[in-house]
Amino acid sequence: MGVSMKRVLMFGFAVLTACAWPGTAPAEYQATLKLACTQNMDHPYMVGAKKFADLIRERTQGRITVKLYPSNQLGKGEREMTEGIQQGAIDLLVTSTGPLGGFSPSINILDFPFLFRDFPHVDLVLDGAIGQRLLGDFEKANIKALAFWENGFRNLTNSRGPVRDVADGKGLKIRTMENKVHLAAWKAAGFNPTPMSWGEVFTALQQRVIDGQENPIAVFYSNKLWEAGQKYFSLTNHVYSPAPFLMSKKTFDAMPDVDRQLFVKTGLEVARFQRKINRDAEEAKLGEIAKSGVTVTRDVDRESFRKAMAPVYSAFSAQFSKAEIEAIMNAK
Ligand code: EAX
Repeated sequence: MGVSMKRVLMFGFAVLTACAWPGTAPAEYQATLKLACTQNMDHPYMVGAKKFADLIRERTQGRITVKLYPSNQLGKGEREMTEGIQQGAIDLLVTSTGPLGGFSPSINILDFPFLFRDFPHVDLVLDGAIGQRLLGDFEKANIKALAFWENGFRNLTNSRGPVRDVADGKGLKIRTMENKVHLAAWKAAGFNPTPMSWGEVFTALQQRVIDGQENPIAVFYSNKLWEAGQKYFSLTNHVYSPAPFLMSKKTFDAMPDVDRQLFVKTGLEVARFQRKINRDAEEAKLGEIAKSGVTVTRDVDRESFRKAMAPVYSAFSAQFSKAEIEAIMNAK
């Protein structure tokens, strides 16, 4: 076989391989990606995001840069930014599960009140088979879910007065996320809930359009909600709020395989880091919140909330079976 024929065949083989193997050769792939969220740079979401960006830059020798867009810069709320992920306008997003049921319905199973006992229970379930299945389900919505980062256990706050027992909060007009399970839980508990995207909450609180809201300690602290008149903080821990770390499937699929693996590995690694910094800082932040003139009610009668919200489980039993719920609740 002549030299030129060999060259032709080798060139042919190279072209074939490149076509067959989607994405650009690793060494050549370069990108500047946008990572967004609703929270400020001092919030654990963004502390985790900075760590992720630094690790990706280091591990790709600067080929991939992740630029950070905190504080709703790329959308007024998590629903809008998740749509941006689907369209490929945003590459990465740290978001609560708030509006995600509209994209991947199975994720709503994590939104039931008093489903998780504590943080070790959370890690067991989210880092286990159930968590992995829920992350995998996002592919159907053209979204790559890399890992579960953390928002935290949510607590009720308001401008009207201390809430220790569920009856103390009857009729309170509170903001919830755009989440059908949360809405139903607060309605069952006798509150007057209204869904709203995060970007509108501070003003609505300030103008007393709503009396209260519910969020983890880090969100309350990072957004200084006492400056919007939220003077009463009840440690209800009524629901655990995970924060899926989402990626545009378009961006993910366009990367060489070695970078895809790196994003999944680093996303999981930072999940552990991010949860730890969130949990370790809660007590100190609660102390700062109290120093800012907020009445913190620690001895909340959680059982009164659990009982009052319990009807929400049967309300969604057509979508989430008893067995599925118990598989999470009883995980040990
Ligand atoms: O994800 O909307 C909310 O209350 C969320 O907890 C917040 O945006 C952080």
